[in-house]
Amino acid sequence: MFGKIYNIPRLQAWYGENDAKYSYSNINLSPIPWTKELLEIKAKIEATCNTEFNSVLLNLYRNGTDSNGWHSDDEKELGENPIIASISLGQERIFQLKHKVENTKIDILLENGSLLLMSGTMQKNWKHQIPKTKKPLNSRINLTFRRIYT
Ligand SMILES: [Mn+2]
Repeated sequence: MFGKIYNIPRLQAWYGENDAKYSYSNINLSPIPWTKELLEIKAKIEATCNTEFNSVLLNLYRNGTDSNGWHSDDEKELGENPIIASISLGQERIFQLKHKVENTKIDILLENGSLLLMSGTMQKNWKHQIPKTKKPLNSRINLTFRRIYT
């Protein structure tokens, strides 16, 4: 993603408008075209969030072993203070926030059908993660709608 290669402990797919692409080292990566179902969800999320998205990163957390380590979504393609709308489907998982300077940590339970909106200076000031757990968990699908600036 975004010019870096990761060996990630989950499955990902990237959908969106043809121009929501990014390039590095003469490699141009293009998203998979929108499906009807993703466009229906996108329209509802855009109306709720009063903003427009041109791409969605889908994550499949197959079980408790799948995870997403501490990070901020602060790549330059996302612009200043990105708005990212995160939909959770299936297994609920703990979403953790950690302030980059202060010693503040917040746990949020991401329930089936929930919408988490990340905006403002959240990516500048906070990191987030989905930790692994030893509990036997079912799979969670996560849709994160984004705007990529090119
Ligand atoms: Mn993230």
